[in-house]
Amino acid sequence: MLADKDRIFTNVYGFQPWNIGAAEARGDWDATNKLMEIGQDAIIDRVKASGLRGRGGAGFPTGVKWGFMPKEPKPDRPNFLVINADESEPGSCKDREIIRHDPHKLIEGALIAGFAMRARAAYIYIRGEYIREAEVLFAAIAEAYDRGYLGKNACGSGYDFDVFAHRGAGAYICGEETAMLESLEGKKGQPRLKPPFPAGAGLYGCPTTVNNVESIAVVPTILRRGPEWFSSFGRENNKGTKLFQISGHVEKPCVVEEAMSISFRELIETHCGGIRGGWDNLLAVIPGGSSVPLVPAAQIIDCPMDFDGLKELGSGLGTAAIIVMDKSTDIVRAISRLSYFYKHESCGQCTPCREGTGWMWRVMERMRTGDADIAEIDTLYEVTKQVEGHTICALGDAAAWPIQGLIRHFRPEMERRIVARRGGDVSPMQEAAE
Ligand code: L3W
Ligand code: SF4
Repeated sequence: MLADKDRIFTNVYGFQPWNIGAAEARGDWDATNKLMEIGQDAIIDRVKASGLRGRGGAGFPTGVKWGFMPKEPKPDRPNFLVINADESEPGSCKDREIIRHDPHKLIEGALIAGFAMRARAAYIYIRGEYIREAEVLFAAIAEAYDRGYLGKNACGSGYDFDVFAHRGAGAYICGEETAMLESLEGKKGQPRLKPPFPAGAGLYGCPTTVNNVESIAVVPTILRRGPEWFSSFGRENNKGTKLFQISGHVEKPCVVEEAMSISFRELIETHCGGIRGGWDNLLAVIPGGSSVPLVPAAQIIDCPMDFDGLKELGSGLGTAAIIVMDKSTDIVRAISRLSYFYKHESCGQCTPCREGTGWMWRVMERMRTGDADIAEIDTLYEVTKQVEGHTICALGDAAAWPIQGLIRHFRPEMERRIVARRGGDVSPMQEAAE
């Protein structure tokens, strides 16, 4: 179990106030200009050395991403930092806790990261539904300006830097980085084709890095305590501490900071009071937010909760939003509900996603009720394969993967329903297939 002294987010439960006085007492904004004195490239090198990988789902190495930004921005083409606080992935709720209880970690991180990337300003794009969190964020930014931590000569560093917060309007797709840029520019939030990546042409066509809230909020502590400290947690390629969000059928759902690569069993036993009804009652887990395939109980129990451990199981760490399902779960219904979510949130600009998400959801609904043909399970799988990898953004994959996981691991349950619905008879299509 991670020792209290090794936690970055010491106020994640809001036991203390979020305001700047309390944040300073916790060590935030302590001689930030000294952290910046080591220089921009040295900061990037330390973030690289820490092994920090993006906490928004894709796990791209943060320091490497920062290194893509131009080192000599042109006056009419400034660099920008955009912070993705559009936390909308079903199961994900960590960035909300950071913003409402520890916003100064994020704002200080924005200054340091923005400085390292020679950015003129940071835009924090916050999910529209996070009304109270947005209030805290706007107030915390104002506090930082009042103290001289932001604006001209930020923290006495000689560097001018602004931070703006922008509220979204409730579209999941605006969490996709290029849709977020479109939305910030005042346009309809639809993903752009990549490349060019934002580092080449991002906000207003200028070089931009988009990072998740947690990725930025851990940076001041990494610099204060050193990259070796951060990389002493977890295993090779999966370093650091991480906010895990555990929901569903555990005794005590929670958000908790732990060392990367902790086993699923230890995480649940230590922080969640175990599985509801005991370990024998565990059915399956969606380990990384709804966009990754589910993993059946037997496979996940001793799995290291990190990028590589979950990839080996054909799933992913995503945002570490762990949805636990016990044997009372109607697993086909649960995945069908997710299919509806992706259908609803598709922006509609590419055909495989626009048409495929609706089609997959309608078939999933028939799978749920058993009003399907067994041979249609293969057709459904085939369609998910046609959507996966054939769309502009990852939403198409995200819609396909949960269904693929269901078919891979729970096909007998899907078949059982269909057979039961038919009163035990196999269907004509099934007979033809055989
Ligand atoms: C420059 C290159 N930059 C990659 C950058 C790229 C981006 C980052 C990762 O999706 C996933 C998605 C969700 N030159 C570059 C480059 N980059 N190559 O690296 O890029 P990518 O395309 O691998 O991922 P993505 O499009 O950012 C994110 C999944 O996360 N997810 C969770 C989503 C959670 C939320 C939320 O609520 N917070 O949205 C869960 O699995 O499905 O697959 O910055 O520009 N050559
Ligand atoms: Fe829009 Fe879906 Fe295409 Fe993404 S994959 S751009 S959400 S239609």
